[in-house]
Amino acid sequence: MASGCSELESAIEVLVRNFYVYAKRKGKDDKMNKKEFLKMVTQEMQHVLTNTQNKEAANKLIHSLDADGDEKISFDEYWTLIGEIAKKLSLQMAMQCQERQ
Ligand SMILES: [Ca+2]
Repeated sequence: MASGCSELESAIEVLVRNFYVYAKRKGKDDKMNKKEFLKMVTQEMQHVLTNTQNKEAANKLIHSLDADGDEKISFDEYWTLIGEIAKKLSLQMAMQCQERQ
């Protein structure tokens, strides 16, 4: 991407690139299988998804995101997770602001 991107544009680029780091391998579709998804959440989201070491919780998360039931996480399904995390962070930030008032 061109230099001089805004902070927001850079943040979106990071989120998009992160998906393809884990999903894209030669000769396969651009989706994360269960193993790739678990690797991604444990390596990249350990502070926002603290229960990823728990196999049952991780399986539940995959199941809840896998809207088309193909047992893989597509970009759209990944984006749902990002949205849920962003919503959770937004609520936490709103509560912190209220506590300060
Ligand atoms: Ca899917």
